[in-house]
Amino acid sequence: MTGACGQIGSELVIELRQKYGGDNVVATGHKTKPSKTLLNSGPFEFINITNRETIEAVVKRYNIDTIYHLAALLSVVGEKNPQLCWDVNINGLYNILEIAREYKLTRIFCPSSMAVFGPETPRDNTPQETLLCPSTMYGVTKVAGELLCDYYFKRFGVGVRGVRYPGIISSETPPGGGTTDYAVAIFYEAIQHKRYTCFVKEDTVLPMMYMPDCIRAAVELMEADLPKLKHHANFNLAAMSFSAAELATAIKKYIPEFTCEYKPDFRQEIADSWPRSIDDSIAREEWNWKPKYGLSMMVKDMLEKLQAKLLGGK
Ligand code: AKB
Repeated sequence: MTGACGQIGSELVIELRQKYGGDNVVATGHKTKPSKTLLNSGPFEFINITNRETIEAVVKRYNIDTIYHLAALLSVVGEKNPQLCWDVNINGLYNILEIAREYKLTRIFCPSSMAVFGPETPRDNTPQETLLCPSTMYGVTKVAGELLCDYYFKRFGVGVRGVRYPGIISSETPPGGGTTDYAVAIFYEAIQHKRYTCFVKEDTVLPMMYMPDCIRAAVELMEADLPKLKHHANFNLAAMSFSAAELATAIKKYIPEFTCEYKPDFRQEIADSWPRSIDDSIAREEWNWKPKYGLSMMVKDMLEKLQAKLLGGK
């Protein structure tokens, strides 16, 4: 797995180690110090995704047959450094696909994002097949990445799969540099300071997903019967959609003193260019995708997990 220290990677790697055995899942990262849980549950290696040899060395050393490629820069960091975003997201993916072709790896998972959509795309119930004209570099790399994955599937038979993730909410590792990060930060602030200043407007609605669904989607798509899939690396995926104010209200039910104010910044424009809700019927049809968590179940679980983590016995 690349990007194993990131928000999704740090939890997906543990799930895969439980499923396939710790020694059979090699976690890799770039600069972030791996957690003790990651280090104690199986092998860890440092790689640089833009340097092919560093990836190849791990593939050869451990006789790798499958890659979960999670190393990527998200939308906000991508706007701050578009050149680096292109380099990591596109040249990194190209290296992975080339290695997959050359070493005949059996499966690749490469997540895409709802960031492939843009301001001209229909924003409600956004269809699978629609206009992909993103306004961020991150979105551009995700559209190009989907096309590249499709090309490698059709031209070289590389078994690559991927989903367009909505914003991901989780309690283990905070996200880094995304537009949907407010939906995670709000929990930390609500628990620790009882107040949060949100960087999008209160009526901003975005599609979101809780980590257990996010992990299950990756595992289930990777286990799906390839000949049955008509799409490969670009499945729309959805679970819930809510406004920033609806999220604050749901948290207030458990922490009545909690207050939230709204000071939209440059990230508002990115949020406004993405869907409010997503039609994931193709994923449901082709590999039986079904989310489990809605807003209230997610909020309850997030607060329980984070309160235990941040407040301990208090
Ligand atoms: C981001 O906000 O950049 C990501 C995403 C939607 O892909 N969470």
